[in-house]
Amino acid sequence: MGKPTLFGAAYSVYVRAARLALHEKGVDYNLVPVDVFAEGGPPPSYLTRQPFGRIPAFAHDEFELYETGAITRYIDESFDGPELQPADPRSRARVNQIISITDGYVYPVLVWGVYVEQVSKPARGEPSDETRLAASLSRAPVILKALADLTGDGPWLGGTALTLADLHVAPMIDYFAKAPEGLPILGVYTNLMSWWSRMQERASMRQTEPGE
Ligand SMILES: N[C@@H](CCC(=O)N[C@@H](CS)C(=O)NCC(=O)O)C(=O)O
Repeated sequence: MGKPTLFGAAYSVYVRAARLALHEKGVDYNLVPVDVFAEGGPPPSYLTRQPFGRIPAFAHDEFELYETGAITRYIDESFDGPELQPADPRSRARVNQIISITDGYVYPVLVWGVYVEQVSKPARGEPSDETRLAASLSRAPVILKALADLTGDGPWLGGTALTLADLHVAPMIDYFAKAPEGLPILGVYTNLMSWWSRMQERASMRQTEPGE
């Protein structure tokens, strides 16, 4: 089988989750740039790959796929390398639960509600939505406590081995931690802070830095 291709931009937390899976599996891949936030949106031709105009999209030979959770699971199941999903149904369910929490709560609140409002918008000279920021900051502990409770002694979010749960959550925590109030809130959850230090040391995290 040929080299897979990922379409998207390095700044995207979802693209990074897919890239992390490829790096952790040791899979060589092409990254084709698609900027969804460019003026006028992504090129119309991209909508044939991802009808909702989101990144990433993925192709492996003639097989095309979108939705990051489907992409990372496909990568894990189709390529050699370390298993990124536990075999045991209950442990696998926990990993899927964390990925779902990531999509439903971490992304809208910690990335858009905190990082974008407190870091990206000011950096672009745009006014922040203070109401949204305040609501997100007050919601952040609920989300982080849920992750901390599920992680327990870890050392990884899904238990004793690195899984897709870590790879979906880490890109979002990376942005959240860059917000002035992000790290102090994260620091309350000591097991999550230890996990975050462990994640930051991984070569895959360095190789997929948003600036890279
Ligand atoms: N459900 C999608 C979400 C992907 C997503 O929201 N990606 C963001 C970038 S991190 C995006 O494309 N945003 C463009 C927009 O909101 O218009 C997935 O799992 O792939």
